[in-house]
Amino acid sequence: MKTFKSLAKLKKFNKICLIGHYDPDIDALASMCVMADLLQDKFKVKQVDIFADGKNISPKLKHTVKPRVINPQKDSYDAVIMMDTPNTPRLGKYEGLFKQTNNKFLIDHHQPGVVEDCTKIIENISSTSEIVFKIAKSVGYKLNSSQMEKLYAGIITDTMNFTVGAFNFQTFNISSAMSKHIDCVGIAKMYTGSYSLKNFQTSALAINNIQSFSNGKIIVSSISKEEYSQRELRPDDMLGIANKLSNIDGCELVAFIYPVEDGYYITMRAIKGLDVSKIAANFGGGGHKGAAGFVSKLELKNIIENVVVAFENELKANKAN
Ligand SMILES: [Mn+2]
Repeated sequence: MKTFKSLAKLKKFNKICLIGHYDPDIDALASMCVMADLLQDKFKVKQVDIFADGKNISPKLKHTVKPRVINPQKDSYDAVIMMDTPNTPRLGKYEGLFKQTNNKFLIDHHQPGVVEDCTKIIENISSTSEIVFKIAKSVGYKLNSSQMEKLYAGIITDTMNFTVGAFNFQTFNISSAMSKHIDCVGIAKMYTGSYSLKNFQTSALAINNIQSFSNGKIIVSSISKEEYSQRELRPDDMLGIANKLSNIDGCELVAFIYPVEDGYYITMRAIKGLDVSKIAANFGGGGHKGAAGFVSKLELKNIIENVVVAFENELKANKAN
């Protein structure tokens, strides 16, 4: 079993903050909440605060963080842990807080970004929630059922119920261990099986806007800034749409593009061993082979052109292998 020895240093600090990525997803929030509990209960850290930038945290996600408070009064901290992203710009308005804190840690499951002077816990697995489960086990911290619910929700949302991402036999073992204490079906229904009416309507719009290339191997859909504002859409209305698109028969590469504060977010999926993480990295983003993304400030039309070219190259490269 991994020992995560480098985390023992955290015991000597009185005040620690955890910062997740912009528009935190369930994995980011769940892993931060449970990590915060562990730091307070097991490592006896006096104060642990959680920060995550982003305008809209959906009610579903708020349930995940209860009773933890996000974004308390800004303060200075003895140590900071960046969670669920390896790239400091993804911390949004809390990037400065990360940079100004002396003792830096990173707990993440994505391709490593460039962070200097930082103690890194990086594993290429399903989710940050899975790493936090392993940390808890290694330090003898007994998780309660509410903490397990959060971590399980993090695992199933990041893997879309064990169908995408870097999960392995350990992910199933951990899930199996947790299944004795929690309602796995109920959690799956709540976090991956039910969507708001607005989300369904947004899916309909995304389906309407599908463009296909390379004989249907490439699927691209987008929502323009005009459509986004006319319909008063929110980030969580976009949840699950890229995965739905990747269920189209015969498609191998998928991109779903939608507006964010500083441009457009391009979330990509790759099927059959293709790799979108390299494409994301080329455009300054990150992720896994099967699911990755990046932000672009270009016009929508140009983004689509660039993505299609990158996808065609990935198809060609794969054929050549
Ligand atoms: Mn994650």
